[in-house]
Amino acid sequence: MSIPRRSVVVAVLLALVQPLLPVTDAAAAAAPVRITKVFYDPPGQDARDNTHYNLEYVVITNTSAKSQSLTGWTLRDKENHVYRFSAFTLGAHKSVTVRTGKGTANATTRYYNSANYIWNNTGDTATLKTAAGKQVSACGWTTRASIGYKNC
Ligand SMILES: [Ca+2]
Repeated sequence: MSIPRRSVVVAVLLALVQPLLPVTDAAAAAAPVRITKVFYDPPGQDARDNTHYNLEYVVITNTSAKSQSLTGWTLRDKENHVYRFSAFTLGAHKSVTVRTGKGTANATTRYYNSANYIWNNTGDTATLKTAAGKQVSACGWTTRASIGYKNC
């Protein structure tokens, strides 16, 4: 009994495609919640006051149609200045802004409560991790762009 030529072709194609499938699945499943913007160098001089610290911020967006708990998740720079979410849920297609300075947290804005700038103007990386420490998103820059922010 001979194997139909078409079956062989299909089998060969599957063998070629198969190793790629897990990668595709992982990419599709990856990070419905991610860092979408880092405003690391707001306009004007880097004045040393809370108002100016709060002009620095990171936007985290839930790109999925399901709300996601961020409780215990962390945001950090390269020097490990860590912001940790207390009890917090990010709604479907919603964003939350994490500002550098001090302020009162609400559903759309959280605060590092830092008494200094966090995001280096000339290069840095913002990293978002789950409560279990798994990295879900990162956004980096290596030069000081005149616009002062990076969309990711
Ligand atoms: Ca900065």
